[in-house]
Amino acid sequence: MATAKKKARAKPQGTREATRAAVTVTPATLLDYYRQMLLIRRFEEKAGQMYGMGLIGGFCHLYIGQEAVVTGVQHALEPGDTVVTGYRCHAHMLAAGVDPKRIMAELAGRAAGSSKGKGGSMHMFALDAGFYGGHAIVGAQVPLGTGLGFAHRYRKSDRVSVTYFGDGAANQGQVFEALNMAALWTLPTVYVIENNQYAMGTAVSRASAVAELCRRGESFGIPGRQVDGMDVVAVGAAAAAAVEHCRKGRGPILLEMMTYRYRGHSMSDPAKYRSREEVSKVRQERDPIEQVRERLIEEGQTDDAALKAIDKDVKAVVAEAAEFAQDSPEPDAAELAVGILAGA
Ligand SMILES: Cc1ncc(C[n+]2csc(CCOP(=O)(O)OP(=O)(O)O)c2C)c(N)n1
Ligand SMILES: [Mg+2]
Repeated sequence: MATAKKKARAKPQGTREATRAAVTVTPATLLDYYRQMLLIRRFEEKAGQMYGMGLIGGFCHLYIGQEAVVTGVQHALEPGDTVVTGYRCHAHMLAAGVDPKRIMAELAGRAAGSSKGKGGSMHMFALDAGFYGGHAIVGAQVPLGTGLGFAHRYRKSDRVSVTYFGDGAANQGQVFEALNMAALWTLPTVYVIENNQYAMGTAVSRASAVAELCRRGESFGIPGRQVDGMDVVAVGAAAAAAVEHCRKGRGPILLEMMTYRYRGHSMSDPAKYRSREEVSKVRQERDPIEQVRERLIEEGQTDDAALKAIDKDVKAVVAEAAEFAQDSPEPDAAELAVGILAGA
């Protein structure tokens, strides 16, 4: 058993690259990253508070800790590219440029929400921003993202489809069917595995025979790279290369982002599967926002006062979103079944 585990964990040949190596990034990009990640964090903190106050119902999965992944990947995208993900989706909406008011209103089940208050935390959509959801069934977004890649190719566009999924989702059967088709048809699909180490309370090592999820596409000939998902600069660089690979018609590519979630799986999580020390160690040593803050200060690109001003600004945006959500009316009862079934 021990030998089998050891073998499965051996470093893959040629798939793990040093992404932390010097990647050039402009001060403007670093500041953009900082602001975007901070917006996600403050938004999620506010969503957590509102949930506690009973202003948000149903399920709610926060993205705190994982901010660098969506921020870096989105930076590599252009208008017309499409994104699809699972239920941990508020950050993906924010990164796609959706108004935080529409997202918070959706969380609170209000008519002004992006899904008219009928989708909630797990079913958010903003097709105008290229965001195709928000899906609650683990792994189900992967065939959808593959289909979006097919649509881009069918229309002879050079747009790219990005599909995010978790380490747990990576074990779902439909993922493999989708990967096979994407490779067979050379689809422009970037698969981003957000490996936050746990699927609810199950660690990757307890659920996956091979821990290096970047190798998931190997049997279909899909190249994979493992990336430090807490380092937004590394994420941005890896994503830019992957998107370029797709735009050039080279077919699908897979990125495994090594990340970590600070909060519980959802708002109800007994947290018995990991220690507090484990969480605080990551927060102290690898926090994605702190890393960028330090880099900005060290490189003399900004000072504490300028960063505090960004923080203040971001907090105001989030406070406004929360106020807007609470002031918005609930959907009209007559709207209940509209848009729920095709043609309705
Ligand atoms: C098909 C299916 N099986 C089980 C569930 C229950 N479930 C919800 S989230 C989850 C864990 C998924 O973990 P992962 O893919 O690592 O994503 P993360 O929550 O870590 O972002 C499970 C098992 C579900 N929603 N859908
Ligand atoms: Mg996970």
